[in-house]
Amino acid sequence: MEPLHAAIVGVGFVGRVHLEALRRLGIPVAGIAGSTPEKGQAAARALQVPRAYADFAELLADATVDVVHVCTPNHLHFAMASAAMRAGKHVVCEKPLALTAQESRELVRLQQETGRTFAVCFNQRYYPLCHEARARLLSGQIGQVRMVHGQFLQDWLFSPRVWSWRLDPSVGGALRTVADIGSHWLDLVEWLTGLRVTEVCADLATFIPKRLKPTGSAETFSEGTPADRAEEVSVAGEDYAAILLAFSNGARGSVALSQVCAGRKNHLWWEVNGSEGSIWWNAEDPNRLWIGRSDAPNQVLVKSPALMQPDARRYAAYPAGHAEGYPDTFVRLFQDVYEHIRSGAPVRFPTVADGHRQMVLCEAIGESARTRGWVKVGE
Ligand code: SOE
Repeated sequence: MEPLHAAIVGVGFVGRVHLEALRRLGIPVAGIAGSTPEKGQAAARALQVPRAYADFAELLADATVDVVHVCTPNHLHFAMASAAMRAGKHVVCEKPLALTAQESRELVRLQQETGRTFAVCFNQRYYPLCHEARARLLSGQIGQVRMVHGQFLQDWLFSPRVWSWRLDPSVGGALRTVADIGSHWLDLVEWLTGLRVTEVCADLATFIPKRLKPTGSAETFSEGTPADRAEEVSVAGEDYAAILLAFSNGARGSVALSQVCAGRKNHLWWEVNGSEGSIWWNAEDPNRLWIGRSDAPNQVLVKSPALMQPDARRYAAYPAGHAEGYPDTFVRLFQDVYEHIRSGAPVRFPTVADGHRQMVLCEAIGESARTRGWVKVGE
């Protein structure tokens, strides 16, 4: 059987992460498209990809392409994912899914209409011990969930000299930190617990109101811009979010989000406290899972397939103690997606509906911050 072929649009930081993961799975990448033909050609040469498309239309016209990976800035997700489905392609789209819930709702409708597979890259689910934690939580080992809390803190935007397209609301969306990393945390905890956030109460703040915007482009996680090649601009997006959460079973929670916390690199921490115990995990130390007890010593599970729950074990690809991390999460996610497309395996991956769910949550958070009160989360 002819293997499925992928193509990637967007050749920045995460586009290259997708390329590596696809190559590790042996999935042929037919070509890539950059923001300009020249950037696409340069990336194809540097990454040894057989073809650089002149533009996205040329990518969609390539009949050998079965799956399009959308790795562009957020404002392009809706148009590109829509066009890809209409062209008969399956879609793997980076998060956040779109700029608004109206756009993401239309993507859900279009996916149902076209029947194409549509995955969204909430890759944080795919750390082996997040699957382990979910299996334990859903089997009741932690008991009735009472509290779900944590944070997602980074410092790559700490310097006012660092720029990213995420800082421009016309490109990144009305909410920056909440949509970029809050969507990961909220998707993860709803998936882990099987609960839904029903109400939110949010406080947002901007601590760095002016930044240096380079006259050229800037990649995610890039270094600061020299002042002589930049202009000072005002930015309004939130550097900070603190959100109170009410869950569908009556549990309560909270999350702190920021990308200007010096020393926090990719500090996604979640903790669930239940009626039988607690469980917590940190993306900066992803091969350890903590189980808290009040009637016995706490436990630390070092990632070990033999000790993992059966449903989780398939996501530990390496032996006990052989660390699995960020790049591996994309490999495992894409494995689920391509197995589904190729052989009709169950949908185990985050879908367009999960992506839309996070857009709805973002909009409730934005409304709560504006009205300074609790807001019910819609559909
Ligand atoms: C920047 O905050 C970023 O690259 C996010 O966009 C990713 O989704 C996250 O996984 C790592 O940090």
